[in-house]
Amino acid sequence: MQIVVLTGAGVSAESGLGTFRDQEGLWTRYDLNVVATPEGFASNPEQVWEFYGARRRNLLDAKPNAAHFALGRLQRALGARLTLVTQNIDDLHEQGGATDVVHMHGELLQSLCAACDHRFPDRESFGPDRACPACGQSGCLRPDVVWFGEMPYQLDRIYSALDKASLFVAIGTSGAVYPAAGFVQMAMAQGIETMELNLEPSDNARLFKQRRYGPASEVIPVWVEEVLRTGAFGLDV
Ligand code: BV8
Repeated sequence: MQIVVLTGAGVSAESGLGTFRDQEGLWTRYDLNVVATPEGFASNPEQVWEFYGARRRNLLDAKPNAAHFALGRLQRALGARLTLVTQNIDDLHEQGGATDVVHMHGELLQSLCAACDHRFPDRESFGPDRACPACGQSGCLRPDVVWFGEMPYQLDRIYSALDKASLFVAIGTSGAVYPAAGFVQMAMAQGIETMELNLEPSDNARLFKQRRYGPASEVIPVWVEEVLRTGAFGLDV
């Protein structure tokens, strides 16, 4: 019995990190074309670094919430039977005890050198004029995140996990961004169990067989407890 869990910004909302499309969400305050596309970075890298630098500082003050800890507990119990995929670029799943998290949209606390492709942990809030620690070139550093129009990371691994899954669970995501928003259709095409755990119905809500609504810090621990206690979904843990 394999589970694929996909999380979005809603799982980190109660940790104080902004979501994107809620009221006051990031995309209501920033133009994603300016700060989250390669073209935006090419035309104004300082502005992009200002946007991600502020999110890095915010993340360094943030703490995981009960949903992150519950998913860490689920992963410790299930091991390789759980593939935890996140659209989030924060490290709160890891701080909540999860390991081997599939960050399909990259990681905020990593930077990437556009000249030599070197990736490295980076907590600095400023950017483009620093020299790359590997190739020494300056003016080429960008946050290691997947922007609109760029290929998400580890899609092969995600698609193969979905192929083997008997349960797909989407947590805290609006279902607005592809290809992540299309995973539920893939799960449906295989006829497997699908579940949405969200604050309110997402754009994709009608595609899920099971749906539960409420804040992630309440809904997720209850669901994880159920799965572990009752061996729901045939999970003989
Ligand atoms: C690509 C970067 C080529 C880092 C992000 C069809 C197929 C493929 C692509 C497309 C397609 N149609 C359109 C596209 C293009 C585009 C796209 O999807 N555009 C959208 C706007 C229509 N996709 C791309 O460009 C992707 N790449 O297409 O490559 C390709 C082609 C084919 C196949 C494969 C590849 C790249 C997309 C990645 C863009 N980068 N982030 C960063 O700055 O963070 S996207 C951004 O949106 C974040 O990663 C975010 O995680 C993601 C999704 O948002 P959510 O996480 O869902 O957040 P949101 O605010 O929307 O919703 C929050 C939810 O939480 C809400 O439902 C709310 O109710 C809930 N909530 C709130 N509080 C709580 C809560 N739930 C529980 N508890 C709470 N307390």
